[in-house]
Amino acid sequence: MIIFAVMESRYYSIRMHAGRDGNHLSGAERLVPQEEVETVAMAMLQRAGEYDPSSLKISVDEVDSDDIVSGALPNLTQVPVSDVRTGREKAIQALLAAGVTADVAVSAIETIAKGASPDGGNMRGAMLIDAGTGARLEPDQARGIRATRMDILPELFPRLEQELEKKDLAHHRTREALILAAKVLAAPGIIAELCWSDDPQYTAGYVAAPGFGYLRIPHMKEVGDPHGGRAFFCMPGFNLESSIRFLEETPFLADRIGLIGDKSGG
Ligand code: WAQ
Ligand code: MG
Repeated sequence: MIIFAVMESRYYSIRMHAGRDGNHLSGAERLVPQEEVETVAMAMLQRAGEYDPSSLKISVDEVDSDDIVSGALPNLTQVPVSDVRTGREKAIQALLAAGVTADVAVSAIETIAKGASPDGGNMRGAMLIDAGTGARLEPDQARGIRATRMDILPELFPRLEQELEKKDLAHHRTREALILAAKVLAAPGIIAELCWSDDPQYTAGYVAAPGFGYLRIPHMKEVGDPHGGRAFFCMPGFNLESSIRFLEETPFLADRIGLIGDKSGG
């Protein structure tokens, strides 16, 4: 058998976790072809260093290229609000539009706001919430469900950065959240996602759903508030296992960029 030198690129999942005294400081997650592993790992090392961690882990795992699922990035729409109360109201309206029951939407926001982990802190991953009953379905309420192994095709990366920059959205958090949301929306049984950052200085969050894409809400909490989190809302009665397996294990590459709307809500 003749094997040609033209090989499909191998893909690697690269994960970084930096902490101090057992507390999480910074994390990152990429899925890149072999030739980018070194550059991306170096960039993560550099980023983690800015947090002065006492412990820093970078792991590189090959993924099976045949397993990679692709899909589009959701369109990003900026919701023009100027305070937290209005921001959270908009988030609730969006969740309702996505099919989440009103009480469940309100309670998800309250839970993230007070710290969704049983110890009152932030979870490491996301809550998995039944959109009809509000039941929390994640097996571990401190860890939650972790969406991992997702990225955008390397050739689309520069254009995505440009498009985001044009709309003053150059922060890496926005790009990363958009890619994470793309994978979450592609997961079987998931109808919506709610998120805001746990960084006390970063007040923005979003609601994402297949119907309206990624609604970016600049004020989901006050500056200085250390709480943040995520909720993945699922259809009642769906197959929990397949959804969790997709979110945590299946490699996902976005192969299309959506529209990035401007500040007036376009
Ligand atoms: N999978 C599931 N949940 C996660 C993951 C993950 N891979 N990473 C973080 N979380 C959960 C966890 O509870 C964190 O406390 C919470 O989400 C927030 O994480 O358009 O930066 O990394 O600019 O602080 C929103 C972007 C920023 C708004 C999100 O999240 C925008 C952000 P953070
Ligand atoms: Mg964080």
